[in-house]
Amino acid sequence: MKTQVAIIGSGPSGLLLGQLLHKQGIDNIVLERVSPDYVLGRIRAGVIEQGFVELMQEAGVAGRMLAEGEIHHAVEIAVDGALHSIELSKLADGKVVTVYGQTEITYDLMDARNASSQLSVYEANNVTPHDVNSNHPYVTYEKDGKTHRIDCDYIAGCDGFHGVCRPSIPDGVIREYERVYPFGWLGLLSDTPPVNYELIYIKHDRGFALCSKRSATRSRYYLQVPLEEKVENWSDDRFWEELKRRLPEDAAAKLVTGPSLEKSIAPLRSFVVEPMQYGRMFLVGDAAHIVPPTGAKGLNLAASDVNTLYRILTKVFKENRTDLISRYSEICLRRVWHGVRFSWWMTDMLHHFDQSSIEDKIRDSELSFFLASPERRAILAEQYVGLPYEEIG
Ligand code: RFL
Ligand code: PHB
Repeated sequence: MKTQVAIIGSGPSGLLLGQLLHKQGIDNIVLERVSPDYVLGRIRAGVIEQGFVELMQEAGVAGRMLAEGEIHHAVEIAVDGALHSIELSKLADGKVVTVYGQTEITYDLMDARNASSQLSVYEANNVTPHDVNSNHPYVTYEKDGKTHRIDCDYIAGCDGFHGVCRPSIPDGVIREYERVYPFGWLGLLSDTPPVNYELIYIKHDRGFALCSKRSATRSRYYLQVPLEEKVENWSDDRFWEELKRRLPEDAAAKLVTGPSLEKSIAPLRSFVVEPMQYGRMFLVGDAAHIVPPTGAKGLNLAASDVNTLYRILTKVFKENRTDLISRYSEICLRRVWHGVRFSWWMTDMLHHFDQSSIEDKIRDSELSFFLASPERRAILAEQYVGLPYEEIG
């Protein structure tokens, strides 16, 4: 088989890139290790920046997101039982965020792909990129007992943190930067009305908690737990009891509990690889960088990588601007590092690491400093709604 762009991974990065390229008449094939249902079963992000919404519109797949997504003009931060509102639209030039689940985005993108002429191969085993540092890269994979080969012009590594593309790059070409946090987030999804319209990020002596949602009837809550904690130790009752203890009193009184639809623990990590490309292979989204979820930036950074790669490839194929190829990584990384710093900062300020340490006292002080005036809250708001995408010249 032959295609212009072989896309490895059918998460939001791979599917959105495929759809945007298809809209420009650029042929692509998506290869995915697991089944569509498995991809849709992962419960992940929920807070979407305006730039991402606009990219979904450009891809022609934003209909349901615009109709069903909730617009949020603020987020709340609770400290010592008191709520502090970060008025996003007031402090950040009218910008807002949209609450719409990653599962729904993936579903909408799969739907659009099924309606298009573009090929997706699910349950493709042993996907391997070859000769990426030559002018004739190709990808092989196994399916139904046969090995298949796709010749292509470029490869997009949209295969997440545990994918094959990044490890296929020879030692010495890329450098990895990493911080692993000493705690994780235990998440619970339930069909219960959310405790509050706006999201609430809670700093508490017992550990961080987050009240989020997917819709007016579906809630998503998180608790900071030790890294070694096991999800089997957390009955739904235990989860709800612990959440109530961390919530401000008013919210705890209003909390509606119910059976969990999903419960899982996610470790927290900051990770960046430099550069995000090798020859004709580009790393996109979680394949190149991971942030702790505290700033809601992971999926949004993936979308801005897609924006950059899609615009570069469009100019390459349509205007022969091959000079832009070598600029992908540098353009992405400027925005990525801002997102990594913001997520690190939010994680640091809002979690307890070691309550008897001077560092935790400094973290408390930093949070109270940044909540104390509109000018300081605006620094948080500007980054939460998302920094602008860079123009591709
Ligand atoms: P994904 O979603 O991991 O998709 C990668 C795809 O590649 C496939 N794959 C392979 N395919 C073929 N061959 C191989 N060898 C392969 N290896 C892997 C995988 O099966 C998968 O389908 O990466 P992508 O597309 O870059 O998307 C990134 C986002 O998923 C991620 O950044 C966000 O979910 C992070 N995140 C959040 N981001 C936000 O912007 N806002 C949020 O509110 C937010 N909340 C979260 C989050 C992530 C969380 N977890 C569990 C990590 C909350 C949580 C709890
Ligand atoms: C979520 O709804 O899953 C979510 C929201 C905000 C975050 C992280 C996760 O910062």
